[in-house]
Amino acid sequence: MAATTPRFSTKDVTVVFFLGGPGSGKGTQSANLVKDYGFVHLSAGDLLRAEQVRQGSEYGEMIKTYIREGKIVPMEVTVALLSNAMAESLATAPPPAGTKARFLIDGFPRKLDQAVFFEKTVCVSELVLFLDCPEDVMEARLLKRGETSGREDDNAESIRKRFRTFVETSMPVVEDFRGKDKVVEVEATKSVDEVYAKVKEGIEKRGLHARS
Ligand code: UP5
Ligand code: MG
Repeated sequence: MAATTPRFSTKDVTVVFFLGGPGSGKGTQSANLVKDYGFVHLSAGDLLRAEQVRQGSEYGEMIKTYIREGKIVPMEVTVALLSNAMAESLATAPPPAGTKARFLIDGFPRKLDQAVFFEKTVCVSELVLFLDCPEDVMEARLLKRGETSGREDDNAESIRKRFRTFVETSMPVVEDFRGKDKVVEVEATKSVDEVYAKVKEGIEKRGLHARS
């Protein structure tokens, strides 16, 4: 059988996975990284929520149930959404000449087999940015956000399930990448600005520099 080649080469594209528990601040910090580092932000959760409500999607009900239960949607769905979003971004908003496109993949991979499958078929990652945050802090943030977010998983019961899935299924992904020395870890309990300062410090040390 022929070996699979990833759809995107690391010669053209830099992929950074952005991991951290529910409510650790991935989405919030992503906005800063987009602004300063020229990342294209792709949140797996946002892509799944958009697919869930897309007219004619065959996955709508399935995604809704998985998200409410804090379970991980079968990876074929998520990887296809991510891969297509990358292709679309490259086609419609290519990076400046002579630079590589940068993708910040937020909230993915959440399971070891997803990491392996993505790197084999889509693109090998450069780094993993990991926000470390205790559950009591994340819970308070999510319950507060739940007052206005309209997210079906921002309620006490779903939050508890999301935490369990994160510890049991997603932390092993972080540990695996840590073993490969790819993880930049940042404590995420302080203010948004203080966390961002540490994020910047961590990625700069790994050779990722700001773009104006
Ligand atoms: N906030 C942020 N930073 C703060 C700070 N430093 N100080 C004080 N407050 C701070 O932040 C959460 C809240 O905290 C906000 O109100 C913010 O203002 C405040 P946010 O930046 O939104 O945190 P984030 O880590 O992005 O939290 P999110 O809830 O999005 O994390 P999840 O990982 O749970 O959500 P996601 O959308 O990635 O996934 C949802 C579900 O989709 C999963 O549970 C799963 O069912 C499914 N999914 C898959 O199946 N597969 C995937 O690959 C991805 C998702
Ligand atoms: Mg998010």
